[in-house]
Formats: sequence, C-alpha cells, structure tokens
Amino acid sequence: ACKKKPEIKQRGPHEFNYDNQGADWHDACHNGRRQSPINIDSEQATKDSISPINFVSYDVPLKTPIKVTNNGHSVYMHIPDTINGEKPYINGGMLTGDFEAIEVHFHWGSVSRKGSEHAINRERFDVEMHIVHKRTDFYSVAAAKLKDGGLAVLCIFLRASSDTDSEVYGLNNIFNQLPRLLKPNSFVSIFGELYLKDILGNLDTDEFYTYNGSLTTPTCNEVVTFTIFTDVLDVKRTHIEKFWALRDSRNKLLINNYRNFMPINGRPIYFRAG
Ligand code: 3J3
Ligand code: ZN
Repeated sequence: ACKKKPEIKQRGPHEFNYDNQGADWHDACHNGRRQSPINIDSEQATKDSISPINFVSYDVPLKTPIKVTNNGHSVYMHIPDTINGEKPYINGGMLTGDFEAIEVHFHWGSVSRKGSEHAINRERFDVEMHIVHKRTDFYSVAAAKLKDGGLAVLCIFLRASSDTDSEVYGLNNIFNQLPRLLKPNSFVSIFGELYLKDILGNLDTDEFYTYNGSLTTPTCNEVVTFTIFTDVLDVKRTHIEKFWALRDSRNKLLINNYRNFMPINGRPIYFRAG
C-alpha cells in the first residue's frame, strides 16, 4: 500500500493531471528528482567547453507527405525518413551518442500568457518547440523512455513578432495548417520538398544550456537530455495566435499546455557560450 501521497503542486496549467488521484504515486511525475521543465538561472549554470550539436541529414529532403496532428495535448509532427531511407540525427553537446529525430511538437500559452516550458532567468517565451530524438540503439520511443539517456529534446524558443520579415519557411508550413487542426485528433498532410533544417530557420545553434531532466508530460520519465538554445526565432504573431484556437481532447481551448517549473535539486546545468 502506498504511503500518504506528498502534497505536490505539480498540476500543470493544462489538462494533464499530474496528481494521478488514487493511482500509485510511485511515478516520476511526483517523486522524481530530475523533473522538467526548469527555470534556468544563468548565474547558476556551469560554463563548459562542451562540443556543439551536430545536425546530420537535417539538410536531406524528407519523404512526404508529412502528417501534422492535433493530438489533444499539442500540435505534433511525426518526422519521416529522408528520401535516402535514413532518419535525420544529432550528436555532440552533452549527448551520449547519435539521436535520431522522431517528432516535433509545441508548447504555447494564450492571448494573455507566454507558454514556453523552460525559462531563462524567469523569462518565458511565447512558444517552445521541442524536437524529440531517441538514441539510435533503442528500437522505439517506448523502449527509449525506459532508460536514462534514451531521449534527447532540442528546445527552440519562438517569439511573436509583428515584423513582416519574420518568416521561417518550415514553420510556416506547419502554422498555415493550424486552422485545419482545430478539432482534437484531427490531422493534415503536408506535401512538397521539406527538410528538417527548414524548421530551424536561421537559428544560431552555437550557444545553449543543457541538463538532464524528464518528459514534461505524464509519465514524466527521467530519461531526457535537454538542449535549450539561447537564440530565439521570431515568427509572425498571426501564426502564434493560430495555436490559441485549437481544441483539446475535452473540446476545451487547448491553451497553456506547458508544465510548471520543477525543482532543480542541485542538478548541474551546463552552458556552452556561442
Ligand atoms: O510518443 C508519444 C506519442 O503520444 C506522440 O503523440 C508524441 C506526442 O508529443 O510523443 C509522445 S511521447 O510520450 O513520446 N512524448 C510526450 C512527452 C514526447 C516527448 C514529450 O516530452 S517533452 O519533454 O518533449 N515535452
Ligand atoms: Zn514538449
């Protein structure tokens, strides 16, 4: 029998119930010691000469069409193989090997709230894009979720800009589909020549923070190495606004799908200066 569940204020502002009322609280969402997301205090980070992130086959066309789904919690784009039958992958940074790209999804706020999951010196950003990768020696995401070091997530902050020049080609392909994804479990297919690098735009990837944490949604597995770039992508405000109209699996507005900051518990956060 479980001991009394500790009083936890981990309930995310969104529909995820981190309280798992009645369920066995022995899940990482409650008693984990390396949970995500976190606020990054730049003064506390350890400046380190870690290697840069290497992007391999991010510049090879992906097989299309590519499916973009409103899965009731986020907008999620599965990353297919490239036309060469391989997966784009990354290595370097604090990563322990090659990590192949699996999916891209987003966390956002609402008209009155910024919705990034991580923050730097308590500054949240409008949207946080996650590119989820699994270590290539794991057969599946499910297997990678069971082992520390199984997953690597690249975090890119997006800032709403009224500047008409702020265009990120690959992101526009996704944003332009959002009005067709209002209903939960709706999906669309994107055609045409698409490269994974297109969603990074002109992001400067030289400078980043990196630390070990968890999935930010249940079951909060503590298997993720996060890399958070300090450079921010400016995207049209009109695109960001499209996220706020989407509906979740209870047909309520799908907004504020970010988790509250979690305790750092003395974890090292490394900083690679650009
Ligand atoms: O693979 C599942 C699947 O539901 C798919 O819909 C997709 C949704 O984003 O990814 C999930 S996941 O369990 O692998 N996962 C959810 C939590 C991806 C990583 C997410 O954690 S996070 O830290 O990147 N936000
Ligand atoms: Zn995420």
